[in-house]
Amino acid sequence: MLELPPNYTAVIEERGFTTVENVISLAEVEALQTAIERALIESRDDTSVRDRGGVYAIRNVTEVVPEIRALHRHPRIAQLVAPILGDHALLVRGLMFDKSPKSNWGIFWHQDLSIAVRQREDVPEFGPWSVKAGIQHVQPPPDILQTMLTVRLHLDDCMESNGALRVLPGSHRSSRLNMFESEKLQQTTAPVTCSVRVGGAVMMRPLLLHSSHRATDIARRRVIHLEFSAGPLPEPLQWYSADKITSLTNK
Ligand SMILES: O=C(O)CCC(=O)C(=O)O
Repeated sequence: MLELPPNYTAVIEERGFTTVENVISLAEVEALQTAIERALIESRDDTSVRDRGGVYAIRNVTEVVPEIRALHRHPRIAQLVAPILGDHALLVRGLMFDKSPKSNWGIFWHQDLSIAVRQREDVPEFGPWSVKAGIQHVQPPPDILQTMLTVRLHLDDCMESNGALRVLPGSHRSSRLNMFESEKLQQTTAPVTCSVRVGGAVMMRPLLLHSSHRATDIARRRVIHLEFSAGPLPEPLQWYSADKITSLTNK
């Protein structure tokens, strides 16, 4: 069993994020690294593998790497997700972010506002729509995002120097922010750098303001970003993928 930090659910509620070390073993990390390398070789011309000099993200990594999709069945992932979203939580999207000397990038403060869905359905309060790597994406109303949790699983040690995620604690509580509200929080909230060792994870609410710097050293930084939701979307909308977690109670 995984040792969760004290007040795990209260901390995520209050601050919008927390970190947990040793979620998966080094052997599991290596198996995932190998599976990703294989997928990158096999899908060289695939638009889901975006390129800026080198590969820096695999957009639909749960489709491309079956070993990553299978993480919804991992008991320790269920242990992280079920206390926050309940026993019927679904893995609804997976991305892989890579920072390396070949592809060093940063991203400014933002909230994760888009979800991936099976097909476009015009439902009130859902929009705007966009297509990314051939998949329909939409901005849902904030109450959908408030019942989601992202688990960022680290396949390398990740420190300030290799571009760790930075977050503004508590910013998820302000719902969807406009530019002025976001700037105000950037000026008034002290950022926290989420340093995590290989095999550890950052859990965060998608509405938490987050950013990351370009790496200043050459250490690679691979992160598997898994988005979970508490349940299905309002009909007729459907998550692009929806794999139920295997929690200790719904095996
Ligand atoms: O992995 C990172 O450093 C940030 C990625 C991110 O937040 C995004 O692309 O939305």
